Amino acid sequence: MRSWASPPVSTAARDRLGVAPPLSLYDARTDGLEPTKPGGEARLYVCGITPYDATHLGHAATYLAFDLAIRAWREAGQEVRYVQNVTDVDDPLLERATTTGQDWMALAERETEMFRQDMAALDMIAPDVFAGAVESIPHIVDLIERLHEQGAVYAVEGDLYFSVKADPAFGSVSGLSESDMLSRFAEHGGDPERPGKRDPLDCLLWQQHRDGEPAWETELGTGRPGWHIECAAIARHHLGSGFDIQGGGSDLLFPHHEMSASEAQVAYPDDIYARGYAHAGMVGYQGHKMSKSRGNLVLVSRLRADGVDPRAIRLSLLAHHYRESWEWTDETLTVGEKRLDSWVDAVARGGVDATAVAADIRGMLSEDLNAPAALDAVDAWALDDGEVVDGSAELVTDVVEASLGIRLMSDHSNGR
Ligand code: 5CA
Ligand code: ZN
Repeated sequence: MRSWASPPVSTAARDRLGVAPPLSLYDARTDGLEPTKPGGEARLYVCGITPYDATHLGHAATYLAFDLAIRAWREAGQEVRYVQNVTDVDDPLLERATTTGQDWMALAERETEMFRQDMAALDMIAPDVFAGAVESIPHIVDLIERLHEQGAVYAVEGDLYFSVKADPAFGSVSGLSESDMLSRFAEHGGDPERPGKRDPLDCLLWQQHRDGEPAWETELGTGRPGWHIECAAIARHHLGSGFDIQGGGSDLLFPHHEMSASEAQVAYPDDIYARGYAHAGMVGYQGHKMSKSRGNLVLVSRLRADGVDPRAIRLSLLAHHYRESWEWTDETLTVGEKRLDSWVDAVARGGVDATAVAADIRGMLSEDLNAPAALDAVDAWALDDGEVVDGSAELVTDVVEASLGIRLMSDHSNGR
């Protein structure tokens, strides 16, 4: 489907300072900081929205983490291929459409469009491929057929399941115990108790048509795809094997990323699926994880409609390390707004020599995207009332734009 227009990303900092250090990211599988492969093209898959009630600040924080990674790769001299999906058919979307009396497709289209506008306003680099589940059904069917050839598929009352026992490495992405897997599976859309399953953790690949639900006629019968296979199929099709990072929020580590990885691994036994798994922490609000199902949302579109500068929203989110889980409050936004004013003023005034600060910021981001440290470094430069050095404001502007995605000089008005 259509993506959104990417913001311009200046290469002035890279031209002036040379390439930044290669990016290292914390990997869920090894539980440690891992260098991403330097040189050449970096390939990234990030799990996209299920389009109802988008875009809340939790979504924005997760996509911002991966936007920073793309910027860090580019600063390190790498090209990036970026794929993101849209789960435009799934249980929660269909349930919302039914309870509110809307057409599910119209709901998905409207929320996806809102998401595009929010992402563009927040200066998020757009994916090269923005793929819906519905348009990807042929790739999903192909992958399920491959799994079938590997003997990893069975039917329960017409629904097709993936047998996790077909993957000897099942569990290695999350490293969770069997009992933790079972409880998380039940919490995140799984059906451990369904009679007829061979293993409680086996997950749905293809759901046979049910009355009142959308369905597609395919070689697998008439029905619709399960969730995990959607991402495995889209990622494999558009990125090939051995792509660098599978990303998303930490709520997706298990079962979603474990299952997708397992399915892809069994379907293509000789290939690696993702080399690394990176997760953003959860943003909370009013004491709970911000979530569509709970309804405790702060929407990006609401803040924009209230006249908040999207750059201040971005700075508010950047004040928290991407792996941290934290709680949004009104104060979070006030701090972001003040910081934006302070930076814009400092750049207009000119500042002290910025050569060291510029190098520091790029170094901080290359090491597990330490945006809070980078913000502190810019704050210190902005507050330093020492002798003004020609060109330092331009250098700070270039680095802040390239690495943090905050445009300090051009004219910014709300609702871009
Ligand atoms: N469509 C699936 C992924 S394939 C999905 O999880 N959709 S979602 O709309 O629920 O979430 C979209 C993305 O935002 C996911 O990467 C998810 O991990 C992330 N996310 C959801 N809620 C939060 C939150 N409160 N804080 C941070 N990230 C969140
Ligand atoms: Zn996904």
